[in-house]
Amino acid sequence: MKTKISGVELRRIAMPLVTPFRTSFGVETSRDVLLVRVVTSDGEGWAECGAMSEPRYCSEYADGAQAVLREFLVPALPKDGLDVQAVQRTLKPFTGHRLAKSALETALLDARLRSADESFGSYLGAARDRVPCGVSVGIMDSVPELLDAVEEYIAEGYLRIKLKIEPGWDIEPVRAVRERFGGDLLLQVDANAAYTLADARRLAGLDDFGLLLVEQPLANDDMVQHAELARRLRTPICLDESIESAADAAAAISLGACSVINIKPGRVGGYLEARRIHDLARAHGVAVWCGGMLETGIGRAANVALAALPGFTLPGDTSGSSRYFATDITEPFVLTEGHLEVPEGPGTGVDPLPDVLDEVTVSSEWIAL
Ligand code: SMG
Ligand code: MG
Repeated sequence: MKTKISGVELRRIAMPLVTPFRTSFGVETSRDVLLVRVVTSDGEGWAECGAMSEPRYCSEYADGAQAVLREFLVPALPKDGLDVQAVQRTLKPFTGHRLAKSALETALLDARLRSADESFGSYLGAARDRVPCGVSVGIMDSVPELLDAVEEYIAEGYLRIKLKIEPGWDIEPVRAVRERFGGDLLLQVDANAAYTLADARRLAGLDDFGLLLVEQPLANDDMVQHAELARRLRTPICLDESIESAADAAAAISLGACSVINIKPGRVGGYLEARRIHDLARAHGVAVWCGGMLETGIGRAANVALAALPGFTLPGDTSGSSRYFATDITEPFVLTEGHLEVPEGPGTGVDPLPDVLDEVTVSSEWIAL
């Protein structure tokens, strides 16, 4: 019997953040999340779209992702057969929209794995049952405020600190964190594309602080410029926004544009493409780690499973639920000794809590197939 897809629910929820999160491109105070639920003859699957409410991190945004799912991606789905490869073939002719495609593919994969009683971790090839966690710390109004925030996260057990930077908030906060917490702290920075190659000398100033990496210093499409910058810095360059596919990863590695890759499944169009990047990077001795888009428990569960693959050798931005939300929409992810456990149940291994979900729901639409 072939599985039939009867329809897809697109649900928007509003999740206030416990603390504003400032990056070089803006401030988030609440997470506007698009959830995707597919209903099939074999059961349901859930996924979370990584798009933010505005197209600043990348060109996609939540309303746009919802529109492309409604108008094009969902109607194109094969009506019978829940074969993930077939779904990928159907979505391929539509250019871009990787965050939207990823959410749809992941919800379908979740449904399929649940009906096969297999976990995401087992399906993807997880090599361990827990993953080491870092935390991403936003730009603050003052250095003392930053030091207090970092101190609290270290006390909670986070094994690696990532500081968001931008021109004017780079050397000084990094120096202050190093001085206060010492040279052994695993420390890295993320510029979200805020610099240009003309800032190479300033960025080389970061070389004194023994950082694990500098993430996405230059613009998203500055692959060649990143390669040039890599020749001028001792600090390893990690790419985030620039890598939208395994082909991008291959180009970046062969150009020498990065020696580390932040893998976000949504950004690259799904978990299968994410695994391809992992395999490619591993074969080239390029370290990878799992990034984050301020996910609820739904998105976090699958990310934690991915982060358990053997090539994920650096702690990810896979923080505990309390880093983001007072109440998560699933059972919360809680750190133990700086680690999160990989869910073991079928599919993502987590379920939305109906009461919480209802409380945070802003809208819902049903697309019948
Ligand atoms: O999920 O903990 C998280 C956020 C991690 O810094 C983070 N994400 O560029 O890596 C990144 C940013 C993208 C989202 S910023 C609003
Ligand atoms: Mg980043």
